[in-house]
Amino acid sequence: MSELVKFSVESGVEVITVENPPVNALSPGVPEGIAESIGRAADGASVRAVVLIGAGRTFVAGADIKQLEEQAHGRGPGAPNLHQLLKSIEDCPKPVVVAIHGSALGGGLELAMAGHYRVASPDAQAGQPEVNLGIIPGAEGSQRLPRLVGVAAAIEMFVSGKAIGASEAVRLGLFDKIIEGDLRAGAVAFARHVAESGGPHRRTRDKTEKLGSPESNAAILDAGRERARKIRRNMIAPLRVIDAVEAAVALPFEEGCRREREIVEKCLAGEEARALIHAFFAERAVSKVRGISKETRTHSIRMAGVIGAGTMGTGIAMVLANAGITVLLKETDQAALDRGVASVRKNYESAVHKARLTAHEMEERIALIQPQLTYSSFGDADIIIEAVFENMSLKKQVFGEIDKIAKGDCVLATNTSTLDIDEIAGATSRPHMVVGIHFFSPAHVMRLVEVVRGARTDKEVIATAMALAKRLRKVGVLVGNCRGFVGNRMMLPYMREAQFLVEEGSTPSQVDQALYDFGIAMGIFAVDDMGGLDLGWRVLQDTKRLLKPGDRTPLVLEKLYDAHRWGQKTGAGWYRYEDGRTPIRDPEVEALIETTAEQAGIARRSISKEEIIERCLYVMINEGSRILGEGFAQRAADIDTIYITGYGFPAYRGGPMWYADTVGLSKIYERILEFHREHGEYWTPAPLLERLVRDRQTFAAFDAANEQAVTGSPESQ
Ligand code: 3H9
Repeated sequence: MSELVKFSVESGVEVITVENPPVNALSPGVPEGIAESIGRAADGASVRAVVLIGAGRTFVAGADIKQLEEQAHGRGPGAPNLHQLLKSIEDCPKPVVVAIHGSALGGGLELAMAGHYRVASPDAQAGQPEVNLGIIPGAEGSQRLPRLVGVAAAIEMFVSGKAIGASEAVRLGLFDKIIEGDLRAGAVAFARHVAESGGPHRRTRDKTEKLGSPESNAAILDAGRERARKIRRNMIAPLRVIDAVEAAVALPFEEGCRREREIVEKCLAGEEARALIHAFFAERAVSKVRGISKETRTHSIRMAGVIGAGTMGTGIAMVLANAGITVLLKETDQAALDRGVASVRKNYESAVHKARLTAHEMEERIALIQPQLTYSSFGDADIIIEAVFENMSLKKQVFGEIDKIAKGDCVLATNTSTLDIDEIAGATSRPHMVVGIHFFSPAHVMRLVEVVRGARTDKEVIATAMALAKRLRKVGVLVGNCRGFVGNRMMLPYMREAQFLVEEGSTPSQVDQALYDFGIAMGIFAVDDMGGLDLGWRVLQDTKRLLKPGDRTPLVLEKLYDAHRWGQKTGAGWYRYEDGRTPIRDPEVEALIETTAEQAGIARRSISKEEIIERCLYVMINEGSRILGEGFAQRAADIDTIYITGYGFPAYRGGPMWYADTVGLSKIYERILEFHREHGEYWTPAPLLERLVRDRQTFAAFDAANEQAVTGSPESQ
């Protein structure tokens, strides 16, 4: 019997338990163990029914994605073909009851659907998230789910990749019963009951009544494809899963399964799957910080102080309250504090309106946020997060103040997005307790948090900030203390290059369209308008001080700033706005760009989409290489996670550094050399990029070699 699957017989019911922590993935040994137990149950004279259950925190969370990764890179056979196992479950002469707690995801749900019955804990979830990995269900899920829940509901689950809760699963016919209390005992009782009732215990494959008619399905499939194009822009797998559903409704079960297998194999051989599988593991790797282990002590956080009740401060306060942490929210004057508190309520009310929160939960969370005008209660805070205006002397003043009142082991965090953490820490008597926790706006929505390590930050403080990010359900990425850290440091040359492109001949909307078509959530000029050109202008003034003679600097931004075109907040920026939010092309700006270029002697020409993408992305990738080479990011994959979770970079392209690997570093390097010759010194290739090209390496190989150097063995990665 497999180590990963245990069995026991209780009152005539064989209980098969999958025990493959942490998430009971279908790794080698698991399918074999289940098959062996099913065989035993089928033959066992004393066994009347079977219960299949997961040990630990969840049922089965799917195929082992490591195996899928190997297959995607042509390194292994990949996930096993589960056809025989699923058939043996479905054909078992004794009723098989699958008991679900935690999540039944991907291959986990596919396994469950082969059972004759599914019972679940009230908080259980079920989903087919394969499209998030650039593939479609590969264990007959595309054939069984429509048979259980109907074609439209199945398509929605496949395309969105979102899990549904237990009660919804019962409503749709996916689960048979919710079991309150002990799931295992309840499932055994349920199995005995159905065994005694004598059946028939119908096989899912035989249930065709929800498969609809060709006429009704045509419209559903069309609508599904339209939805896939809308919510999964540019992606292949969400469209291919609908092809598999089409097979489910049109072909006999076995043929449909073969069709599904063909599609999944094709998806796994594609760039989209490789990129998304990379993104999956990259997002999980960020929590592993070199020099910090599970044993590293963390400070416990029960009460937090937040200084500044502006957009960032209130967002951070909400995120903390959402995690059950008491928050002291401080402002300097009553009017600003009232505005902050009102904005917290407004945001929560909107969540209630969208049924994401109950009114009761809203009141509980608001009650955790205690408005303050003084520091008098801050002595009790376990962490203080400063979120005041982005100005060094103001931040230093605040840190000087909190140094006097914070308890000895209080973590002092700054939410700065660009400023020097060490200089801020220097305003305190305890720089080892100071860390950057850079939230992204709006803080209660955006998943990314950059945790910034100062020169003297204690590793326990870093560990605390990383643990806090996880508790707040954020993706915390450790970065070093350089100007703009990782995300904004790469954003700056990207923004600047986009401005050079418009001076040389593009329009803001052409640049934005090219970026959007590439897959980036929002064009850079639209982003600039959203953030406010006054901010961009301030950054430009700062960077101007760092310019070397002969360096090129953008010209139009200052003119827009002077004309008070500050973006959405003034109704006009790079675009104009009628409803406050939707960018509209503005001939006035285009004329301004043309005259500016003419006055500066810049010859305008037509610029291809390809050049727009190359210049915007390669300049960013070059900066990413510099950051990585200088050690301000731990891994290229961390940079990818930052860009996917915080900057709208398409996950199906794996992040900027992964994308660079897919284009080929030598090709990118050659283009960078050309741009260097044409446009000047700021295009100097990063030393790390040069080295990787010389060694014929990739960023992925760079990460793997570093990981190996730290852990000492490739196996322990
Ligand atoms: C599939 O099933 C294809 C089939 O159709 C074909 C079948 C033949 N495999 O996220 P966490 C690891 S495709 C391998 O931090 P949480 C993860 O890397 C699959 N490893 O925990 C991490 O490792 P480490 C469809 C996996 O509590 C650790 O487990 N299924 C897998 O925040 C903890 O993960 C999915 O797409 C896996 N399947 O969230 C589900 N899953 O500690 C993917 C997790 O070394 N998984 N790991 O960094 C998830 O969505 C979340 O992990 C889950 C738990 C919600 C389960």
